[in-house]
Amino acid sequence: MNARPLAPITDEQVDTFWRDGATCVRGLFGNEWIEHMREAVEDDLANPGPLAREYAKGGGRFLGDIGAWAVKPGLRKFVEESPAAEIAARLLKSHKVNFLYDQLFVKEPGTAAITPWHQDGPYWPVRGDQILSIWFALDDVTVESSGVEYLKGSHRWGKEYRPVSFAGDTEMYKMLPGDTLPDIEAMRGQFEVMNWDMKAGDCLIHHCMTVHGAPGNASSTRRRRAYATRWTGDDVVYAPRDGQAAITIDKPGIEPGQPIDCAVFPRLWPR
Ligand SMILES: O=C(O)CCC(=O)C(=O)O
Repeated sequence: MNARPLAPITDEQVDTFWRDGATCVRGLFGNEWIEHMREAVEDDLANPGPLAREYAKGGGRFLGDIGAWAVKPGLRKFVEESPAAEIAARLLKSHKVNFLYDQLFVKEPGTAAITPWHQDGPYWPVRGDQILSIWFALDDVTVESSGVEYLKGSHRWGKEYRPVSFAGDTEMYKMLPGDTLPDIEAMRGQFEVMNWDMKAGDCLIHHCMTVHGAPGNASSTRRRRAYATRWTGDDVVYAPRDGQAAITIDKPGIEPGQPIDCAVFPRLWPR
């Protein structure tokens, strides 16, 4: 299976990521990785990891497994052996890359549950600018089948919003600082909203402060399986906050303010 990117990330893609806060990179992973990950995801759905959650309200199924790479060999293989770490290093313009954690997002056909608008950074126990996610589409996806949408340039608003619970639990992140994100849907016309029609193997790459969300999966036939991996670069330090939910099964055992190198957040680039 390919350990190197199928095609190099171009300077233009790097610039777009930093300017807009998100970009879609076509054909980043080939059939072998797509098939490998589809199998790994089915295994996870049949036997979810200890931090798995069901977010769905109403009909359908919206499952989000968190940190499962630590206990699932199929997911771990992707994290450790796929080109993802090298791709992250290139986009982050970083000499080294650590793996933060993984998150599986499956919205089955007819799942009404939206993914609420949010920024990722406030959920995570790290601080820094060189933090991104690679959202690997395992199915063809459009906005109708719950493609992720981004507010262009929102990573540079200089605002940190309090996390929201995907399951609608209003108590969950109460202790964390930050304003409540405004009602983006009501104000949608004021923003430049970015979304893409994607093929399996295409990836969304987004900065940790970019505001994003997704509608429900209105398709009656098409699944929407995606595997997000989160990567950090040179400037990132450990910065946990009271009230954050666990993103890893094991505790990292490092001190606040320190670089995050440890077994829980392994340095995976350079190899
Ligand atoms: O796939 C989704 O619905 C949410 C994705 C997301 O919020 C993320 O990867 O940060």
